[in-house]
Amino acid sequence: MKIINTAFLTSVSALSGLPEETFPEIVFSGRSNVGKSTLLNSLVGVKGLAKTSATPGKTRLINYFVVNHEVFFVDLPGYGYAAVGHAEKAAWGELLSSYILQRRSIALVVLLFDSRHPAMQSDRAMVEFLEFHERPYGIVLTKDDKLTQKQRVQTRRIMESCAAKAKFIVNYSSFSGKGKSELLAHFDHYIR
Ligand SMILES: Nc1nc2c(ncn2[C@@H]2O[C@H](COP(=O)(O)OP(=O)(O)O)[C@@H](O)[C@H]2O)c(=O)[nH]1
Ligand SMILES: [Mg+2]
Repeated sequence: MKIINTAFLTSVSALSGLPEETFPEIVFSGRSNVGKSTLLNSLVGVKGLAKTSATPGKTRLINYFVVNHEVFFVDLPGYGYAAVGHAEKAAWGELLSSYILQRRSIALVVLLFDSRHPAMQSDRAMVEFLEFHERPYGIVLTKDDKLTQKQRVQTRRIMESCAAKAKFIVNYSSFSGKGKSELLAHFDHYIR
């Protein structure tokens, strides 16, 4: 897809306030600080649309963006941030899993993993959850600009073994734009 138009729709903090399922959704999920907000801004080409935060773990909202008047991009709260307590982590996990199970209009879940630390425990748990519930998902390996070629090959090998049902694995750098057109091309299969 080519992104022509993006508008912020709304932020919600609880499953009770979700917007109507007007459009198919592409949902973005990943650990706090993985580079999700930066990726969303780079994808849609609007700096500052999704807020990048200096304080990881502070984004607890589900943010909706309407893209091309035909699809929602949904920014889910980051998971796995070390500095929050167990109870809070459990509450976020609950919100994430309930959202993914309940929301019928989800067309694709995009899991963002940090290229340098792929398949951490909470990432593997997300993959298992999505595979168990047979939800279509793809993987974006963020911050590719920080990798050596050797690390890149290793990371890909790890991902291919632990995320067997991923529809795609894309190496991405929000700084260089690497992976952007590849990722947008994958989205075409899920929005119509
Ligand atoms: N080197 C590099 N750093 C990135 C990239 N994308 C994001 N970052 C940095 O990673 C940090 C977290 O980014 P942010 O988008 O706020 O992460 P979020 O918590 O997942 O939304 C920031 O310091 C970004 O500048 C990237 O493609 N390459
Ligand atoms: Mg963010």
